[in-house]
Amino acid sequence: MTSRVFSGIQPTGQITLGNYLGALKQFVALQDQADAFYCIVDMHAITMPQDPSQLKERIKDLASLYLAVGLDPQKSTLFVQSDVSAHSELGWILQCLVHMGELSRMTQFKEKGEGKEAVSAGLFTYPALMAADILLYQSHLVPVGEDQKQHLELTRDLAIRFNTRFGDTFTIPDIMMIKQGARIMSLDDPSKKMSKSNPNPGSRIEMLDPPDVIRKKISRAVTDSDRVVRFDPEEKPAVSNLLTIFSLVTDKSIEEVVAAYDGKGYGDFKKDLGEALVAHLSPIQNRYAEIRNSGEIERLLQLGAEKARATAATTMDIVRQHVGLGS
Ligand code: AQP
Repeated sequence: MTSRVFSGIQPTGQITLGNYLGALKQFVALQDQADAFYCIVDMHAITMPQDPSQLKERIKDLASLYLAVGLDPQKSTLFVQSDVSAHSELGWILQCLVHMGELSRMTQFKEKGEGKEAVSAGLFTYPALMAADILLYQSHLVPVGEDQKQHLELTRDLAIRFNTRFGDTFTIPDIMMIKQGARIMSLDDPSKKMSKSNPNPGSRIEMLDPPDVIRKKISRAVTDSDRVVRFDPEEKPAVSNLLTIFSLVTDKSIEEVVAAYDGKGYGDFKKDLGEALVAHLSPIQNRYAEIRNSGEIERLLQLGAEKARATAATTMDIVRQHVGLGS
């Protein structure tokens, strides 16, 4: 049996190099090995306030980026979460299975809710919807960055709990995380992950940043005072983060990059990293511009939604029967 892959990204802002290296790049590699479903998780996006017209545009932006990085609609099913209502239905059923204590332990909820006067119940129950996204497609493998590990573990627990209570229904998914790059850190603070919703744009490289902006952001990235290019995430987290990025966008090992800057300071290293990023991202940006203006996106997403609906419906028939729902 062909294995099934599922993953998604929220259309909550400009996609970052962290989203790309931690997740998107893996999506592309996996589409040749598995039956891949890649979703734009707009229902997750509205757990935080979004401007409706901007959200609509961001969905199309993200779909265009999916294609620009190399996702092929002939190989992967690309669709928008809210186009497949089974996500909400199974999300609710799993909300009735998950425990409040489990949801309260999720670090993403704590981080995103921190300091906010009002936090939506949706942000709290987000992991149940994410579990539904994955389990609906009987997914074997879920490529994600490290920040999603805890949610994936809960998804596995919920699948096992459901199967035990109601009978065999869901495939238990495995997490797929790359060794280097599963957690790309902010350029202004190496203790925080790079994030598209960080209020400081200087904290991240966005996939569509123009070359000069990329160069400037890298030149301003924090380092440390000892001026030695060395990989040491404990002692030198900022430089180690830049080395990880350098290695991933040039396909060189970290050791090779470190060797190339032996005896040189941060100036040369950052200048070359800026150029390496520009060289890696420019072709993606050119393809993105063509695709975004092609008028093809809506049609492709509708085709993807049809296929996703059919697959999800098969699972939901079994789920309803097992839970005892319906007339
Ligand atoms: N810094 C990161 N390094 C590696 N992987 C990352 N991912 C996110 N940030 C990094 C991975 O990208 C995928 C899509 O993430 P998401 O949009 O679903 O939400 P997120 O994890 O909350 O990512 P952001 O960028 O921080 O979004 P906002 O700011 O909206 O919350 C996931 O696989 C994630 O692990």
